[in-house]
Parts: sequence; structure tokens; C-alpha cells
Amino acid sequence: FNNDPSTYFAQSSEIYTWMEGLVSQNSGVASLVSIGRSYEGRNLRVLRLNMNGGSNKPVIFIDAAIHAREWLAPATLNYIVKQLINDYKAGNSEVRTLMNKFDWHFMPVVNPDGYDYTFRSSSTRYWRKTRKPYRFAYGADPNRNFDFMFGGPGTSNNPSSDIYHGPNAFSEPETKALSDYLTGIRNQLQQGMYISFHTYGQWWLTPPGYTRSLPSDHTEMMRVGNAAAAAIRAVSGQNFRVGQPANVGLYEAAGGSYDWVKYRLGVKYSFTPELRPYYNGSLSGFSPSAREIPNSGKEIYQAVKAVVKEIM
Ligand code: 0X9
Ligand code: ZN
Repeated sequence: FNNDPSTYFAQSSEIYTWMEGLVSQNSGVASLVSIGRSYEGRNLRVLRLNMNGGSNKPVIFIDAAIHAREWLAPATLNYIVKQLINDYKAGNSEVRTLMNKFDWHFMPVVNPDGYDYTFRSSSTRYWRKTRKPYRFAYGADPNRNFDFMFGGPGTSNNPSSDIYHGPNAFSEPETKALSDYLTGIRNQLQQGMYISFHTYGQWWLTPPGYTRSLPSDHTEMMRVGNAAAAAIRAVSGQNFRVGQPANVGLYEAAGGSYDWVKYRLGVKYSFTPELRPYYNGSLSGFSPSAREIPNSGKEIYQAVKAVVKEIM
């Protein structure tokens, strides 16, 4: 295809159009669900792949673009969708096993208002939050807006802050819709995994993110996270640090999606990879060349398969 959002940075409507095409070429196995609308009325959509028709299989749920400016995250997600379908059709036995055992749900753009806004001009390119107005400012940080440790460490009550948590948990229609959807598939998710793609810095972050204190299952989280890092290293030689954000050079941050999924929904395996490039202290890490999409796609595809194999 020449309109393939795993090869360039596409706005939300182009990604949805591409996914509609995948559904029509793969009817019976791929479907597109609308889970609500953003503040500005954009569709919030989830692509589901259910390869052998079984119901109530465990679910692997992957989302991206909770943060608007992190363009490599939805592109990497799209790359993985395409590879899974291609490898399944080609009869790849590893992929057949992983896709027959699990249903795979992909939400490429959690925050389409913010994401599309970053395409408008160079002055909006680094927007992070939603676009809902708050008095003198716009937007809450969706990754501070979930209902677990809401308002805790690493959040702000100032609407002009990039880490504004919002007036209350799930004040944003986007996080509300995502949390309702995940609640609806809770039982399947508890047997599977939640992965939320962010950029950038090259970390495979383990939960919980709101504190540096180690959880009781820290060893198991590290075991699975280390499998991701090893897979990435084998593909590209890139280093991904593994651990809780505040223990591996990032920071504590409360109200994030992966903590809510783990500690409110009871989903044991919940991760936040921070994709390429490696952190070098500059905002340019949010605007990689489109040539990075296949590089990121290849390493993260292997990482996702590796972590899913670890929990089978
Ligand atoms: O601050 C964030 O939400 C994430 N980093 S980013 O540069 N993509 O903004 C880190 C999220 C993981 N940590 C927590 N949820 N605590
Ligand atoms: Zn982010």
C-alpha cells in the first residue's frame, strides 16, 4: 500500500482508514470497535484480532499516543499489527501459537485530539496533553488522570502544567472511555497483558510507577521485562533499561494507565515501554525520522512476542 501508517507518521483519521482496510481484507478475524469519542468528537477506536474465532480468550491489549507528541508510538503499534497479520498468514508457527492463544486488541491513538493537534504546526508539535479547556489553559495529562493514586507524586494541580492531573480522575473522555473498555474485558485481561507504548528514552518500565518502593512481585516483573530487553538487544543491539521508572533514571508519577490496570483491574502483567531514541536530554527525541519506524517496529515486535511467551 502507499497509504500505510507503519511507514510514515499519520494522523488519527488516516490510521483508522488503514485499519478499516485491514478489517475488510481480513474479515472474520479483524474487527474495529468504537469505544467512545474524544472531547473534540474524534472516534476512539480499538482494532481486535481474533484469529481462530474462540471467545473469552486472554487478551493482549496494546495502546499508544496517550501522549500527543510521541509519534513513534502509534507508528510502532501499526508496524506490529501489520507484522502479526503478515506472519500469521505466512504460517509462522510462533505467531500462529501466540495469536491462537490470545486475542490481541490495539488502540493506536488514545488521545486523538492532542495527537492530531501536534500535526498542525511547529508550535503545536510538542503538545502532550488532551485538548479539553480548563479555565486559562488546555488539557490534562492522560497519564496522570487514571483513578489510582490520583493526584499523587509527579502530578500537578495547575492546569497549565504538562503534568496536570485534571480536576478529577477520568475527567477526560479519552481516559474514561479506555478505562471503561478495559473494565469490560477485565477477566480476559487478567489472563493476558496490558502494554502502553510511550516515547522516549529506551526503557521497559515495570509497575508500579507511582513509587520507587519495590512491589512484592518485583522479581517476576523484572524477569518478564528482561526478556523484552534481551529480545531488543538481539535484534538491534539497543539497550533498554528495565525497572520501575524512579529506580532506572526516570521519576515517580501517579495516576498512570499501567498502574491503574494493574492495581485496580488486577492485571498482573502491565508495562510501559518508552521507545527510541535513547534519552539524551533533548526534546528532539519526540521527532525521530520516519526511517526509525521499521527500526523501532522490528525490535519492539520481537520484545512483545518475547514477553507474551514468558506468560504463556
Ligand atoms: O511521564 C509519563 O507519563 C511517562 N513518560 S513520558 O516521557 N512518555 O511522558 C512515564 C510513565 C510511566 N510511569 C508512570 N506511570 N509512573
Ligand atoms: Zn508518554
